[in-house]
Amino acid sequence: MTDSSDYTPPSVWTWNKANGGRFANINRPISGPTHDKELPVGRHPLQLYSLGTPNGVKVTVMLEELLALGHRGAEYDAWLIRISDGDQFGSGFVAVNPNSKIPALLDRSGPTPIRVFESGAILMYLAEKFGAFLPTKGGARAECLSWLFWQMGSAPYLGGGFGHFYAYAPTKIEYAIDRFAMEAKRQLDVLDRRLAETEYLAGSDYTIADIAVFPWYGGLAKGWLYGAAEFLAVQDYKNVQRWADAIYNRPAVKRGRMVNRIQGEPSSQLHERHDASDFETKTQDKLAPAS
Ligand SMILES: N[C@@H](CCC(=O)N[C@@H](CS)C(=O)NCC(=O)O)C(=O)O
Repeated sequence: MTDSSDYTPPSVWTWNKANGGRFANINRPISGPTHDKELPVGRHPLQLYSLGTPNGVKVTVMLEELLALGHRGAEYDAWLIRISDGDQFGSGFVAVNPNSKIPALLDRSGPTPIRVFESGAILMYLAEKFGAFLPTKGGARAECLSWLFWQMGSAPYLGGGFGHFYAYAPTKIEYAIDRFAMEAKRQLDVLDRRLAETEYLAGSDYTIADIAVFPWYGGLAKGWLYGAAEFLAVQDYKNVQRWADAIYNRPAVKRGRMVNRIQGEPSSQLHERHDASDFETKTQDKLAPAS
């Protein structure tokens, strides 16, 4: 095993700003705003401030699914928050999410705007507001919420643990990669066994549990995260693969994955979404065609 034992923690930790990590420029040991900046507000009842990462995609998929069901009150403006530029530390954003992380939602449909942060809370809020994708009682609701909260508790080990040490850390630390690869595979196995029993995570219906889990573990299974498909042998998780394919093929999921996306094919990037027609007219291939 690689020896990383030449580090002895000092008695009191101090902030080494340039630690070489990929996110060193935005990571801080303190919270709160770094600068004054109001958030823009569009014409729709729901204002979303986000980025097309797995946590952001959960919410844009949910909103597109609600619109596909005919819930016109789910019309939304999706504003781009560039986290690598520190937009999440602007005073307006911090007022909507004191935790300075995307996604953050402002519901302006009532007399007083309601803020919601944390993607799981946003999914529950929208599901309850529109009466969709969350069973209303009994075992089905308990199952849905169990898998939703499973995602909220598990994904940090996948992203902050495995993904960070496998793909982003400035040095490859065998102990850390080994520890979190084991956990990522254990989590995939948890899902695979569940999806051997039922079509979707909460049972026979597609719910916010699937919407929350898909961008992380569906993305991992499809090879979109961390370049780790081969390393984690994701093709072995056959039930996760079947479930991920089914969700990937939903038209609302295809649309939701495009919103606030700033990488990949220009035709797959809709930086901001203010109208349903934007998917046809405002993708990056149309706004900034290659010269
Ligand atoms: N538990 C949060 C996690 C949100 C989160 O980690 N967002 C990341 C992007 S995926 C972020 O905004 N990072 C910016 C930062 O840490 O400064 C949720 O599910 O909403």
